[in-house]
Amino acid sequence: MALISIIEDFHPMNNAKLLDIAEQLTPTLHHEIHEPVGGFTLKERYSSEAEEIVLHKVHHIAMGKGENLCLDFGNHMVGYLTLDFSYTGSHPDAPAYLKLKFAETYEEVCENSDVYNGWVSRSWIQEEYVHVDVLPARIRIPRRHAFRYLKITTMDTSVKYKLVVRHAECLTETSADYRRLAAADIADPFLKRMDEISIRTLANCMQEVFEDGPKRDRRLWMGDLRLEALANYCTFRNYNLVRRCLYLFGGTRFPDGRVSANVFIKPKAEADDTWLYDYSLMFVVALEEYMQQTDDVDTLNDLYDIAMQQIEMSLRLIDREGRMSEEDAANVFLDWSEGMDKRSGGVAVLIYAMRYARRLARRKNDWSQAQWLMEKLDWLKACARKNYYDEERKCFVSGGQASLITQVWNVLADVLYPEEAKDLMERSEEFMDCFPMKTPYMHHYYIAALLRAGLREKALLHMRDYWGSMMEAGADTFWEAWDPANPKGSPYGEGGVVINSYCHAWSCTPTYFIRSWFMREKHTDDHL
Ligand code: RAM
Repeated sequence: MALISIIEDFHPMNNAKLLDIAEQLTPTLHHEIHEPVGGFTLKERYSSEAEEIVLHKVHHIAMGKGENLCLDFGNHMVGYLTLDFSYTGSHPDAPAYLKLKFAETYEEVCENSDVYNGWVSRSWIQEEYVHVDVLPARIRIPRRHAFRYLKITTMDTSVKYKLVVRHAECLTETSADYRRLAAADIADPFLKRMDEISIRTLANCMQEVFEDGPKRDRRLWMGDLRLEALANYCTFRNYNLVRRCLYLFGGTRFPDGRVSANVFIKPKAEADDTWLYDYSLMFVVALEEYMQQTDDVDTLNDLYDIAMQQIEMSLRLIDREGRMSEEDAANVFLDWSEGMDKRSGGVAVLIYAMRYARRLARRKNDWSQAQWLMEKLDWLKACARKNYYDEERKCFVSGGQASLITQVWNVLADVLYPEEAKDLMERSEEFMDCFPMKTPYMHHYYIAALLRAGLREKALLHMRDYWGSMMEAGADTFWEAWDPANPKGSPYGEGGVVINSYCHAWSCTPTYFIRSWFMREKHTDDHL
């Protein structure tokens, strides 16, 4: 499923007051300098076979045409690279011509990006060609990169000289303030490590906004923001950054008021001409959760109407029997599941968001709206059961399909009685092969549904298995897309592993589950 929306003459509706507040909330960025901790050369340019180099020997290596040197920074970095070069041999009579490849994972270093033929622009692949005219030289790469490994290939020097890499460093950048990181006493070492990786994932996505991934799309997406905000509340507690992002979504929208799926912030804030039904509803959810944390009445006053508008506009897509059309379901994301029927899941997300909308209405003392929402909620739940629940098979069926994703969203929407939901989620494996979940985004909601159904042990086990399998596969930060059965899979098509993001916001929630659920005896289900 290619997610490409192009609306000609798209002019977002901007609200100067909201955008101004968002601007004032621009965060301070924190920097550190990091140097490589290891080095190796790939035996062949694109093979995974490598020869290790003792680090202090790196600056004795003289590189001629076609040779490569890989530097390992030891962990996932987001920042700016500086390289110092010198040479051996005669005075350089031609520029050094280099290819720099920045890679988030080891597999990515070894990958030949020429094989990529997917639908997302290859301009995201982190490769740079550089000419160095005068040696010795200090080169600072102006583009921000997300990487652990740097592969330097000398495309050419000349027969008269060879290139030497004398020094490399990365100036990292993040708006996460590690001094504010909430302490957590996690006894289980495996969960402790998972928590650390989640936190690094979150921190490296925290830039001037909550980005979806520092490699790609480096942008504020609503579905990602909701999950990042949850993880942030139990770690860095940067409430202003969440507030800023909510104001950005509120401040630049579709001309009819819909919240866009994502917002560009440079050169100025501008809604993308992509609308996703469930993402716009996540604005309501994220605003309510922000209010739970902060009680920030000014924000509620500024964004309340926009939140209610998202519910009202989505309700207009539901017919009198409580159904959603196939055409409208095309704008429901849920997960990267090609061919999956999303009608029942779409209705369920709306029911879910209405629960949060009702809480907002109560906070605002808008009692008539709260009452209206309660009536609509009850009506839509009853319709969802009638339209999509198969009383014999005891599961939800949408367009003939009983996918796990559809079950999950209906459980989260409380369409069933608690004991029925529990029974359904106890049988969740039965539905796993019907449009398997593709992303940690959907795995998050699967765990949330298990918890909502009261299956805490099963939820913990799944989190350990799924995110744990990324750890076993070598994750320093958690990934955008991951199917342990198909490690080379990508939502973006052929050769997509080089375009996938390996530090991805929507994958950062184990820290939230660990800290808010698995470390506590008592918890609330306010975020499920
Ligand atoms: C991709 C990004 C982003 C996600 C959207 C739907 O472009 O991975 O994180 O929210 O798709």
